[in-house]
Amino acid sequence: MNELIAGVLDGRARAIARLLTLVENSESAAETAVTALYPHTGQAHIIGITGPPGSGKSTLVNEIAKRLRQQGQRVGILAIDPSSPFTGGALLGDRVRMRDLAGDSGVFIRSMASRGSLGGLAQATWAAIKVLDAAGFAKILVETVGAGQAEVDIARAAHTTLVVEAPGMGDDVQAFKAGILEIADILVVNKADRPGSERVVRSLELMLHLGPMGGTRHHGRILTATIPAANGTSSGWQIPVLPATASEGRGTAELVTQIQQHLAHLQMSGEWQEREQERCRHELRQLLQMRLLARLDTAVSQNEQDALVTAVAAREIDPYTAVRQLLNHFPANHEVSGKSASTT
Ligand SMILES: Nc1nc2c(ncn2[C@@H]2O[C@H](COP(=O)(O)OP(=O)(O)OP(=O)(O)O)[C@@H](O)[C@H]2O)c(=O)[nH]1
Ligand SMILES: [Mg+2]
Repeated sequence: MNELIAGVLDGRARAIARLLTLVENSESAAETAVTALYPHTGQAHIIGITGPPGSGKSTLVNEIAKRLRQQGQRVGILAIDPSSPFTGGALLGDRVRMRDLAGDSGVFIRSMASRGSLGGLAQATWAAIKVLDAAGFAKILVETVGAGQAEVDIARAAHTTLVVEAPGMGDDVQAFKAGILEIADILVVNKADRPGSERVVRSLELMLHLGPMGGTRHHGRILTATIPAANGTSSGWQIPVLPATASEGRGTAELVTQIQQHLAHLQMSGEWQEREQERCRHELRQLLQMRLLARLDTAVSQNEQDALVTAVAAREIDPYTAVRQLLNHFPANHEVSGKSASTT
């Protein structure tokens, strides 16, 4: 493990690949790796790319990475697929599409898929991001498929989030349905070469106008809205809606410019620190949640848990009572209720 860590810190591709495999497959490996690498992280600009299946995220990632490489930046890419139970196969398509980048030592591409729980995938993703960060990649692009809670969770690991829509993916703009519009820093309407893209731009425009973010109309197709910061004051970032045709590399220069501008905005406004704080809070809570549930599973057998669930379903007991019974298995609960003054 120590050798691998040293290799990662040197930015060696083989070491990175091997450590990522360990991190993906074992929670304790993830813990060891993150503990060792953490002091070397915090340098990377993490960019999340999310949106419905087939909207062109991988194609966009490929184009963004190419442009960042032209600027001399090292780029790490993680493609996350929560819906796929297998690593690799499901995302082979991504690798093929990203072949432009193959052979470039300034780019590292990795696909990750769910093995078991979504919480596990989210945790592995957070750890993998740290591995790439410590390995010195200035930009880390994290592609997540779909628009569910899992994607939103993973997207929360990013400093800058792109939500990618495309025409012809159903009548409504999918981001709105899943509520992922709220996490967007930049909206991309890809497949601008297809009919209906103007309509998607307009409906996004309308949503930003009507939504809680308020908004101001800008010239042409570019729509802007101002996100109120947590403290109620305007953060000053205008969410752009950018049309793009990723398959032809059109609109991607402007996209990369906006990504850089968002980074500059975060740094100048002090929002970078706020986001770091939020990212860390979210990660801590996710880790804690996983650990606490794991503790519960150790303390209470699956059969016992099933019996409780059955009792709740049969209306024999209510869910609150069931949860109280489960919580009774936690030593911490005794401390809180004062039954045991000194545990652990
Ligand atoms: N017409 C058109 N097709 C595009 C464009 N961008 C991507 N595509 C095509 O759309 C299909 C899906 O592209 P991907 O980049 O794999 O989309 P994705 O969002 O990564 O897909 P998943 O990872 O499966 O969710 C591919 O056949 C691309 O060639 C575009 O701008 N215009
Ligand atoms: Mg993809």
